[in-house]
Amino acid sequence: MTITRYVLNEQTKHPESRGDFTILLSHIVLGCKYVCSAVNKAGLAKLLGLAGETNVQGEEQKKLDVLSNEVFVNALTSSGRTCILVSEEDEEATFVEPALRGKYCVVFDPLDGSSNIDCGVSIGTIFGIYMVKDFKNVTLDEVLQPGKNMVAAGYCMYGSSCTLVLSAGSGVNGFTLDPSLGEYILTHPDIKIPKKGKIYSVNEGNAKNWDGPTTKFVEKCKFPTDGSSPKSLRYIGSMVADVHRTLLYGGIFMYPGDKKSPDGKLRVLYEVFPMSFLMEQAGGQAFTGKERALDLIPKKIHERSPVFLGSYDDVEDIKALYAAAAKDA
Ligand code: AHM
Ligand code: MG
Repeated sequence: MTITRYVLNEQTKHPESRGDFTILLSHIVLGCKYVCSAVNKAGLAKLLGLAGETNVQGEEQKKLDVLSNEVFVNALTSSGRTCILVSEEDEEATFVEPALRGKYCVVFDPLDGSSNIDCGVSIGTIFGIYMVKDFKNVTLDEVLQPGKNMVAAGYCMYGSSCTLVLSAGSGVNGFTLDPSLGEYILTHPDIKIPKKGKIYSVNEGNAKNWDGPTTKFVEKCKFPTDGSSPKSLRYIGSMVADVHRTLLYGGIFMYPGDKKSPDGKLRVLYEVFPMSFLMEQAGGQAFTGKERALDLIPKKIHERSPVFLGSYDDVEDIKALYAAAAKDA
């Protein structure tokens, strides 16, 4: 089953649908295929290395980041189905020209995991989709909405294979690109995350600045007091790859806030929300340290938030530690 057939099948379940989502998705799929091919050829095509610019967050921008951003902005704009685009790489939101407008807003990180580009480690694209009522008169408020209002979210991982994971609000499905066909094939139908996992994933180099609950949680992972085995640590440093493993094997992925960066590192709109949406759809949870991640209402398009996401029981454990700390305070 190809992704196109899958989405067309889903469309028949909504008789009112006019195919706009299918068209939007086919443009996202095209963007993913293009970036996948560019990532695979990067070393050969001399695309590695700095592009000589810094992005909004003051981070070095790589050539592949610039290319990927252009690819997705062009693909999404030309779909004729979008009105506002928010990209990690662009300081301001893009308002699509009126003649090409449609009812969807897409928030995305065109190439996440930039520190892993030059060494060939898995990287990915993350996206979330909102739907607006009146696309002729849109304002930025349409994208400053809680993640629970997204109509779909997904990511594409450029790893040992190219895998696209998607949820349109009724479960999660994974598709793998068959390079000989140029088509994404349904390889991971109805993904469910294990209720409890054996892996924790966090940048422990930041431990010096962690808060009490995060420190206690990681201590319990290493030295469990309930007779269970210690958890394994896995950390790639590409959110897409770390979340993909968490989704398939179970466990918890964390990017907590700390003394230096109280809001953590990851961006709410195009990193925290899409991944939290997928986790919940797969039966897991996503928490910010204060609330359900999808309940957050962002005030700025590039806002950051701490995030703890993964298996239901593992996220329950970190929630309990935060609740206990709040009681003691
Ligand atoms: P990026 O958008 O600049 O690539 O940063 C996001 C990445 C995530 O993919 C990953 O989870 C995290 O940053 C890793 O950060 P760190 O290197 O601080 O562990
Ligand atoms: Mg990025």
